Amino acid sequence: NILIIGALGQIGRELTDELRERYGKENVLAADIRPKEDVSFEKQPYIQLNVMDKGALESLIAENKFTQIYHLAAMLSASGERNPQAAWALNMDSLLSILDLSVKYKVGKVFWPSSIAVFGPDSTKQNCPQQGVTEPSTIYGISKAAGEYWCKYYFEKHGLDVRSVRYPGLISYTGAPGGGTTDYAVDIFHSAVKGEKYTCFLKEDTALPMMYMHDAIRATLELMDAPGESLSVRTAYNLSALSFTPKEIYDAIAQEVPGFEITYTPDFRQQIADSWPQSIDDSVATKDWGWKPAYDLKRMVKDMLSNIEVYP
Ligand code: VAH
Repeated sequence: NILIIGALGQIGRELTDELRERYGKENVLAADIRPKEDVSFEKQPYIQLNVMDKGALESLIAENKFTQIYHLAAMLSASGERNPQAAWALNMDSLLSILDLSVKYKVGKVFWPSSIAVFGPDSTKQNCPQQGVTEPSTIYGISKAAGEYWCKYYFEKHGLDVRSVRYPGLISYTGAPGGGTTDYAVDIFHSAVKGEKYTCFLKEDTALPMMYMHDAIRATLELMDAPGESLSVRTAYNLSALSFTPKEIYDAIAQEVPGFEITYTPDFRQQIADSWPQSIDDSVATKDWGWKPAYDLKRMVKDMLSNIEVYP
């Protein structure tokens, strides 16, 4: 059976549903920081878990003999720049606990998300390669780069089958955005469906690597299903699908939502976005485990607009 930590987060919501489709609801335990009574019935079985409480984590893992653990709890780039020490502690200490306990209790496979945020101002801007320079300039990126090396270390030293991908900015309709720099691309849809003008916190020509959540979830499961011996990367795979600017996604939405307006007022997140590549080369993921995205910008925009709920 499977444990998902951070099950109420942007990735966790969809990943929990997908894994339950596959393995059965009762075999996938959702865990997050929020109290059980706050969580809707369909998210059950659910357990409140503070991933920083190693004792609680150990008893949960010792009791349940999980075959897989997905560790998604983290603080993202923008929030991390506001609370660097807290971001480092959450992102790193929780990963080290999971790696250590997964070896101790012989968990079969572990998944941990990295990010294109491991790249920095000196990385290649276009088609940034798998082995490119990773000199992140955000604490979030630093924690993801360090985490990748810890994952590789646990694979090499302890034989732990831990796998990871460098997600681009992820766009989804379930759940409000969570402190990421790329979350403008989620916020913009909420404004569009509410008939409000969108105030974008990045400049209109800021191209960033992006991916629709349906593609991101499928990539995750395809990586986890791949035979271990076919994986040449044990830090984290570059993953790519789209690259677009705020102007490009605005134009695509405005085609479907006549009269939709945008204005650009860059804030501190512009510097974070400017430090990242504009597009990613994921040819190693394609070679090792057949990765191929399914959603282009137009298809994503249509799917988002037909699924997004108008939050009160
Ligand atoms: C963030 N959505 O903006 C995350 C992601 C590449 C961006 O890591 O921090």
